[in-house]
Amino acid sequence: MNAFMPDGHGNLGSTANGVGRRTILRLGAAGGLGVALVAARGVGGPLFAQKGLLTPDGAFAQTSMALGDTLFYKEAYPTSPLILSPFTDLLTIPKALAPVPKSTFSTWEQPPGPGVGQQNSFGNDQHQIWTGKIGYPDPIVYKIDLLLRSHSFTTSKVLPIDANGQPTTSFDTFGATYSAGTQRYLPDSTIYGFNGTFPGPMINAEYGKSVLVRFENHLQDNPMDLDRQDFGSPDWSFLTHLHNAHTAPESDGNPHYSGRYGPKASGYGPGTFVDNLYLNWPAAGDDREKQSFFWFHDHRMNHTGSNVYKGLVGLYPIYDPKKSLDMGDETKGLRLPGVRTNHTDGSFDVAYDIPLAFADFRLDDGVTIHEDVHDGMGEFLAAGNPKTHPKWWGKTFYKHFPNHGFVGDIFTVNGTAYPTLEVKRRKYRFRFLDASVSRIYEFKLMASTQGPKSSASLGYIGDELEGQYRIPDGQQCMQFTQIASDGGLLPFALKRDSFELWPAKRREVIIDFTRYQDGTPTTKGDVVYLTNVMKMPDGRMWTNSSRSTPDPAYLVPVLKFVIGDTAPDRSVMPKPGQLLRALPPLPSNWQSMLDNRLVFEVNRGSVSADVEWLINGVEFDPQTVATSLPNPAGKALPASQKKNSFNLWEIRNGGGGWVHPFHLHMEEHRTVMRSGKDVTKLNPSHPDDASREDLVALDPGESVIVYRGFRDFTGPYVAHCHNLNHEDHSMMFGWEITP
Ligand SMILES: [Cu+2]
Repeated sequence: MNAFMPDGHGNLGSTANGVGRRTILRLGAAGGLGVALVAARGVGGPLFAQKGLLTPDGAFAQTSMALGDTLFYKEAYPTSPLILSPFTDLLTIPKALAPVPKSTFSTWEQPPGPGVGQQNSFGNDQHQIWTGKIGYPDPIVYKIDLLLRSHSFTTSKVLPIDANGQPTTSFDTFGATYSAGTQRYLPDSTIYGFNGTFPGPMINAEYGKSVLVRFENHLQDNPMDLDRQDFGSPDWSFLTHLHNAHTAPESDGNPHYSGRYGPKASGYGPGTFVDNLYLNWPAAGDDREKQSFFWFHDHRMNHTGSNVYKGLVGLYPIYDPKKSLDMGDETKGLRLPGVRTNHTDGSFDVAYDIPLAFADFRLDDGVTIHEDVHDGMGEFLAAGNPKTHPKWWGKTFYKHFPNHGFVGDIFTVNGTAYPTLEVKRRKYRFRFLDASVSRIYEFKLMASTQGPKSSASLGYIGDELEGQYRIPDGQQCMQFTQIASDGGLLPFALKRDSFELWPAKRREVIIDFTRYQDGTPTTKGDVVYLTNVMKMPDGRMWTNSSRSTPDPAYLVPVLKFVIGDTAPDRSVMPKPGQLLRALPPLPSNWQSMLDNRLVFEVNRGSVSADVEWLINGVEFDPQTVATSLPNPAGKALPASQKKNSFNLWEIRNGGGGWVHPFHLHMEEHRTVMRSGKDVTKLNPSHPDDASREDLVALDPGESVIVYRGFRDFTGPYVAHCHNLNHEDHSMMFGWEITP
């Protein structure tokens, strides 16, 4: 193992010789100067000036960042081969994972349970709150193994193309070269998968019934003799976070905890396991804190992006059986779409209620060098940098970008590129999740007479090829009825022409496939495209979206709905103003808490020295609790909260024209101010601010103040940017709850 391997032996941020990862990143940046640099595009300075986002000081920062981006950060990406027959593969609809019977798990060598030493394979930890303490029965037990497997994104033939959209040569594992114009099938990509699939399993959960998942690491085994390529946690360790459940720190999968307790490392290594206990209990037992759609994903320090991109994503819808409010049965409670089937093993599936996990990928073209801007010292051994890898042609390509982030040019839903779903003529509930590393989407429902045309055939080149297809004659034909955001059911349903989906965010909508928005009935065989209208050429931010400089030509179909037969539908569309779930109370004197808020500013390291991201000017240290910037009361307080307290936290965007999806673990928050304005009523730019969320959509130059609780558990947690490249490069801080 390379002496500079980051955390290669489970250490945190430092290696045996004392050279830290951050130091390597800095050295690597210098070493990467000659690497695959391409001209930076205009970085939007005038745009932000127009929007009034630049202060006199900010203008200088913007210029210097632009200069830095040109010199250091912008790297070449491969262009993925063109998928020739999009919308022929069917959308994968996940089935609920079956639990492990008690007769089986009670015979495990180290069975799960509430005792001392029963929380992980190290025998050094214990569940902080077992189910009995909150009056719940013993948890339902699941087992999920982390497995090295392969995955296919499409069964379609592909045409290898270059950045100009022109046919180009391609390669294979055996060293053969194929001339330009040769159509190929893609090789499978190597993944790290929960139970070996991408996306991983779906657990259908219910409030009142706790779940314990044993996550067991088998990534050391390679039964299919797969090439692991050059990304994914180099020591094959993992850390699973159920985003954003109300969970004790030992089960939360956060590196602030794991660095100090449990594995005392960045993650759980091969051969180890951890029992994550998900109580399915709302904060303080308050029904108003109930949520509806979680996902679980890797959170291994420094390699979260590469592990998630390599496949470590799972789904976790959570239903509320209380008064049958939202239990997956459209004849009861709110009567949201869903027809539930209970299985004898205790699990259940809900028809017409479908999760949609979006992820963008880039496939190797065999001619793009793998050297990373910070891989000047061989951090990623398998890359053998500076080098190209024709043998990996057509497989997932990744770089550990410390800068903008990573955006793909192929869009997938539930693991399939450009899938099709045949829907019945009735209402559906869709649970949208952005499982991408950096990409933000904005979705619309569109009709197109001509159908999709490849962007290459339309003459687009470079970044304009992202998404591969367009519907040039696309017209919005339906609306969404949004019923939930990250924090579960909204107080009231919202009609939306489009909505943004930022990394890690969830948005749930009802779509009525019986009629178009003008009232015309649909007919069998009609086609509706779920269309991405946000252009995002890198992880900085979008260049075009409905909120700022829309590009009417950027209409990228992502999922094709084909209208089928009529089917019974006993669900009911929420009426305007109908209460879905009441918001938890916001104290009327919340403004009086402003002076004592905690303040966290996310910013770039300096161009000349660091290439990473910082919070309050410092790097993430898993061993320590961060310190707030001085607040209006003049205090720079530690990020430490008493159990069962509430506070206002400000997340401030340090500038440079970036957006940051900023995520706070453990409880939902409510946004109360954006850039000094009270937004507790309604903010047209962020209509679902009027809900509970776990992720702050931080626009350029914005400061956002959130109100949230710190209830029920004690110990270390984190908050971080969910642009995973930013997170992996220090845009994270530790905080804690004290007794
Ligand atoms: Cu960020």
